Amino acid sequence: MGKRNWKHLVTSDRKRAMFAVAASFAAAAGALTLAPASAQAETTGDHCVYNVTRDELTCSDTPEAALAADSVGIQATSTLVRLYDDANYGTANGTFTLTVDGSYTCTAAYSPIEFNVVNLSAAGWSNRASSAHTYHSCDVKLFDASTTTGTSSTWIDNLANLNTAAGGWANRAGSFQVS
Ligand SMILES: [Ca+2]
Repeated sequence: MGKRNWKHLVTSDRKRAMFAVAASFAAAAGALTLAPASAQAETTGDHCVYNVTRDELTCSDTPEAALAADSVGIQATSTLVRLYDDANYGTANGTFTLTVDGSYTCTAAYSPIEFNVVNLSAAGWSNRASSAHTYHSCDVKLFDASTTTGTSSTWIDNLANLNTAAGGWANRAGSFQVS
């Protein structure tokens, strides 16, 4: 297992656009931000956790190990979204999990957008998700292109086969919104 600072995955110009949070959460995130973890060896694990609070990607060989590595030294993290390479929430070929430090619950409404993950390709996850699960009252909206542009899906809570979402969304998403 290991951690990679997200900024290492993109150029500095793009990093600014990599991830944008709603202003209200940005303030909270600032208060929660911890000192960056010391650098560790990069890994090639198929299961990656992207921690919004720390802007950090942690990969390992299982979803559980990646989550455990992400939460080292943290009292609690909240899992908001998990994307699966396979349909039916299968974990054989990889997962991408979005977390925040601390306890977080999404608002009941779809507005405002609470999180944007704008470049899945930076984590090797463009055109890859085939099922999706959300937690803590969050829902996810997928976008064809990066930077939450292009055609978008409906809001998705849990969906075992993203191809059943209107338009067909398996192996298609390049970015997503969370609310
Ligand atoms: Ca897939």
